[in-house]
Amino acid sequence: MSNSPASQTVTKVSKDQIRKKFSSAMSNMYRKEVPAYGALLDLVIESNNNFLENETALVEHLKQVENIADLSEQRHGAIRLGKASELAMMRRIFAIMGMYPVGYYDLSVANVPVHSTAFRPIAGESVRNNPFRVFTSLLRLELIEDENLRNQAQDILQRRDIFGTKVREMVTLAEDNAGLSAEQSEIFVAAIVSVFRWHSEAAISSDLYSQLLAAHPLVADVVSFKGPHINHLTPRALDIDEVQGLIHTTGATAKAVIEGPPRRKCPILLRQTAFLAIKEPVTFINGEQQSNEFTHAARFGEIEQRGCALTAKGRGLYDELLNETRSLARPLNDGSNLNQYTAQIAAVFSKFPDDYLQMQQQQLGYFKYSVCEGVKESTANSTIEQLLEQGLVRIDPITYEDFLPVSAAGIFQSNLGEQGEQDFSQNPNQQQFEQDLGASVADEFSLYQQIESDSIADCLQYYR
Ligand code: OOG
Ligand code: NI
Repeated sequence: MSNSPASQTVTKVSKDQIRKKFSSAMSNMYRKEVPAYGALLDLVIESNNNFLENETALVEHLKQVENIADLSEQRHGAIRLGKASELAMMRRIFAIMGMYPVGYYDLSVANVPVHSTAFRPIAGESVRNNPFRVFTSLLRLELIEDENLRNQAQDILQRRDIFGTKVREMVTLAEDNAGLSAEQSEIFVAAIVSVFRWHSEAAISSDLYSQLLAAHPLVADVVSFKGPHINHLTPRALDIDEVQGLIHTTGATAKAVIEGPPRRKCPILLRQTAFLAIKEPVTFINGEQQSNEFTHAARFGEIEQRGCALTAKGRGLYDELLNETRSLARPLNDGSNLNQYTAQIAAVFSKFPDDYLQMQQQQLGYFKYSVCEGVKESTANSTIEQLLEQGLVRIDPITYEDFLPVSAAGIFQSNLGEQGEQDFSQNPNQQQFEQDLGASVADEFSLYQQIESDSIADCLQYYR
């Protein structure tokens, strides 16, 4: 390997490395923009370090599927886009970092006029290298009733260019050369991070801002600004309950309830909580400096705890139990029924086995199978079940890498405040979303199934 400039331009850095750089550059920017996020990150790191020292059984499982050293660097982020061409361009940008659209989420069910996907790495090895994901929503202006307002918003969005020439130049370069050199990737990452920065100058008048806010706060958040500011970043907490209880020490206000499944011995899917959005001053194009009543609240910090990915059967049971819980008690934003809700969800979820082996036997979760080192004896042609019974292979839960629509709705709602005057009814349109995206979204279940099947094939091969 030579270090001459010529060879550097031809040596490509991996997509995983570009994503890793991007994730940490985003985190650095967001720490500066929203200091409470930095404080939250410090809490998470300390709590995770304690967990890694003390929770030996769970850590043993984690070690089989994750890069333990990077756990506190793992995160997701979320952005909201205004038009189809932005979504299509974002798909090309994320592909350069090895992030591909997985899943379709219809948030109109929760009275939020967007639909979404998650851009994330897909191959097991890439996820392990760096799982950074971006929950990406596209505004659905067609759900806004007021025609005049809808047209004004559409005009503004049509005129805006959130990317600029540098981004387009770097994307074309990466696509034409099937990758980027180390030096090019630095320029690329800096240009993309800048797309997601905060703009304190709005692109519209305060008058129009007020009208958009009245229609729906999310519409105001997407349409008013020159760019799709990152609206939160989310580090991974291994003990979310502990960190939730400490959020107030950062000076921020925690969301009342943790979304998702209850606390369990064997965590499943995804649990999330957040601190409420900060109020940031905005200047409008009529030059009017914002007073307090016009500060914009959209950006917050979140934490997530990830557990075992569930099969369609397991997910069906999860959805059923969550619905049952919510028919008995709905978590209120002010926290006034927190104890009742926590007791309720724990009671209802006692029907979901809290044991990995039972989950495996009932085909509720996806597992990685691996050879138990040092034990070699086996009867030829054993099935994977026999190998497991004989203690020749072990199972470890495959981490859930995706999102949950009901939880996402809870996160949106706790940060948008008043919901505006309109009630959207459930209105999924995956076909339109994929047309706007310029690609279809991958099915999360088949991705986990593939990882599980590959691990079984490896074990069978070893004991053949
Ligand atoms: C996205 C909310 C969804 C999550 O973690 O479920 C999300 C948004 O507020 O734009 O990030
Ligand atoms: Ni989130």
